[in-house]
Amino acid sequence: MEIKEDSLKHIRHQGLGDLITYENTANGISGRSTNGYFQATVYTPNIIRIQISQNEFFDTLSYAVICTSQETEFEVSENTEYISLKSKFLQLEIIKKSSRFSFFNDKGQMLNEDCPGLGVSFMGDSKSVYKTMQKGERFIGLGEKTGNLDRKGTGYTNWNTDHFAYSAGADPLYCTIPFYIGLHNQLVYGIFLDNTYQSDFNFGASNDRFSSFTVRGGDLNYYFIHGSSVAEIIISYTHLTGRMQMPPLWGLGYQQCRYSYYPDHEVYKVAQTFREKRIPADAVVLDIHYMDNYKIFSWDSDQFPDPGKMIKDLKDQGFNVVVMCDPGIKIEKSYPAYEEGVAQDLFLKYPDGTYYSGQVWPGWCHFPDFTKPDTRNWWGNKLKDYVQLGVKGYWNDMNEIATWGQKLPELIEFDFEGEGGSTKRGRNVYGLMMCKSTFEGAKRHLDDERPFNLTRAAYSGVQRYAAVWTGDNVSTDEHMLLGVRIVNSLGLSGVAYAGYDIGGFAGEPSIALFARWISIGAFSPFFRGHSMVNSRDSEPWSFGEEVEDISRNYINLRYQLLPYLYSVFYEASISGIPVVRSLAIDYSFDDEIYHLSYQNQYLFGPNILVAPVESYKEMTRVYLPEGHWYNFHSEELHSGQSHVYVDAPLTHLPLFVKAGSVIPMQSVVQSTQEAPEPLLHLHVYGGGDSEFLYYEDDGSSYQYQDGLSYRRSIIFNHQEGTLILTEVEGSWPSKFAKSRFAFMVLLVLILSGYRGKNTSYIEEELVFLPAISNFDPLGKEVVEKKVTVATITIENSDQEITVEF
Ligand code: MIG
Repeated sequence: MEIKEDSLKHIRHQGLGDLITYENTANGISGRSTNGYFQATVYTPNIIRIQISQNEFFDTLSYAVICTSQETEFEVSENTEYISLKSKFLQLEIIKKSSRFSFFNDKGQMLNEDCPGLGVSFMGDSKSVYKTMQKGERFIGLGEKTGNLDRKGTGYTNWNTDHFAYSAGADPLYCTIPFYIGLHNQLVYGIFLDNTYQSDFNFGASNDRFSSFTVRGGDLNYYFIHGSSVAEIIISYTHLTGRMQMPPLWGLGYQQCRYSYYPDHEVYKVAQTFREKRIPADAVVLDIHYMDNYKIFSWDSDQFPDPGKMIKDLKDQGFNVVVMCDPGIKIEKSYPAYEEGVAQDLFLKYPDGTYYSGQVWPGWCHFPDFTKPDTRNWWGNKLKDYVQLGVKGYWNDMNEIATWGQKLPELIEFDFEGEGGSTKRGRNVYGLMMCKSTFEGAKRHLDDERPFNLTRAAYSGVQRYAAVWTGDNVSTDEHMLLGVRIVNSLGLSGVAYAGYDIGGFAGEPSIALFARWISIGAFSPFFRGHSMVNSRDSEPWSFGEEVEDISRNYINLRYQLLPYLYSVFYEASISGIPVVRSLAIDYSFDDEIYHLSYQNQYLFGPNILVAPVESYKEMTRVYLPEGHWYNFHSEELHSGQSHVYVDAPLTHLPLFVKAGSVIPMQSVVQSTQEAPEPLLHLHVYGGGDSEFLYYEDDGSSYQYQDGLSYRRSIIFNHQEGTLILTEVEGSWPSKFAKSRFAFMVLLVLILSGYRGKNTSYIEEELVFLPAISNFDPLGKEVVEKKVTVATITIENSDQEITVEF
């Protein structure tokens, strides 16, 4: 029997085929091969975009990419074997035989190539690119994914999924960020596959030949990014997909959540307890029970008779309120959101024009089509009532879309700015577009005040609108470390502002686990405790007095570190370099950092190394990368590229500070609404050089975008023995009238002969984490860890300040 060629297409691989013809375009070339069309565009000197389609017309709409291709210099040349497209830093060769794409850097070193014999592959609706696996190649990134830092040997699927109590190896989860960084032979590159259909990545799972990516619809549309370091790749990726704007300062404080605090006096009690116990906190989060029958934009008037008053009272105590926002709109006559949605035609539909109904908390619901501009506007405007009550924080949940049954029909229609698309195209961006709508809506009504916005589901670019948390994790040590890894991975993938439920959402943590988790969480960009309905109390004071003390210590430390942390957030907002940095960013080719025992270690900002440890370990081995490192709790100095054994009691999470760094800190405050003492503490860890961009602004408005900020570099030069604070840029007056410099560690200073030049030092002992109370009279003696330092205090000034020693 003869089989028609056409039907063969669907049952086996078909390559792109040999190149037939090509022509120059404004920023690159476009061509035709036997089985498809392609376009290569020089997007920036560091980025070449590849589009491959079986049709003559390419997909155009992107919700992720916010910039168009720059006009930049490039050359096109050709010989019998290949066409070359060359920009300043990157060269693409398209081999004519079978249309294979290879990328080289400006030194002619091969970064990445389509795998000979496989290359581009079409199969039915799926399209894939197979890349040769390079010797020693590693893969990092891909956003919210379980697994190891180095993703080699693993495959992943992107299909936004509500996964309650996911296992530590589960995939997919809630977010789709189809961006990864490849590393081999001291070379790095990035690939961002901008396609919202289901996609699959294979980093050498079940094969020893290739890495690959596949889309289940739409074009192959990827950005190939060159850079000389992982950091440069992240900068380019966030140039394409955007960066976060500064969140409100209070968003960096501790947030207390639970499913759910109600009625209102329960909320008051939680807030009050923080104040009574002098544990700093900035927000209480209201989960679904604040609503009337889970109807968004409504309040349960029995449980919350006067939300405006409650929110104001809380504000007076230094608390902001964050409210849950679920997308499902209850189908109920005279419920305004439902009536308006129907009247204005704002919901997702079946192809026959009837509204799709799915079941979720409120019962049967319709779902706003956030890919439709009218819907986004409407939703944003609906937030006005919250804003008027004083709500400053929004929590976008269930936006995968989650429904009972978890099977959103495939044929639902999405507007896509009028272009149209089905669930297949729309599912992975629903969360992103809901966040856009919530963020922009809240911003509109908040009158120049920054909202806090949080989401569970996401697609690339979500950093422009919301922080991401890792959903329904579980109260285990394994999950605690997994959360750290996921947040680090989100950081590698453009999402600088992320966190996990401290204590675990599902299940109940042991006393030790909660203590450890909150101390690690103090070094997470987004810092929130949360737990499941019908589980034990999980506030910092709910696990006994010892854990209460430990929690207070670490939350205090977090608040003391705010000047440092806020500056680091600012850096993320202008460059995309994340707040928490997997060691793969600065130490990319140090094999040891990928070791399973050390892969969870990360830098909190540029200078503080955090080594997360399971709750049951009293001691651990830490790998210190290149450089010199101080144990944060003592004055001990270690040489890098070495392993050290350190004590890891629950009171002392292993923390190290890079020699040469300067860490700006402040006094403890109970919330960010309280002004710290007007004294900025600069802790100078001698023994290396550093430059740190110090940043302040009003912490709440967008005027920083017009220069109302305070920026200066803090430059430490070890050889010359100088510390320079450069002249202030910007028009915001600092909170700190004085600066106090504490030089760590006196011993090192004396050895280096610094002491001779400056005699105004006062010797002091510093304690970062006070000893917890000795509750058990028979227990071990509790020792406080002290650091001896030399301090001087000087008047702050906007002019350049030089301190010599
Ligand atoms: O069906 O709002 O991940 O943080 O507490 C569960 C209730 C819905 C899922 C979120 C969780 C939240 C919970 N939500």
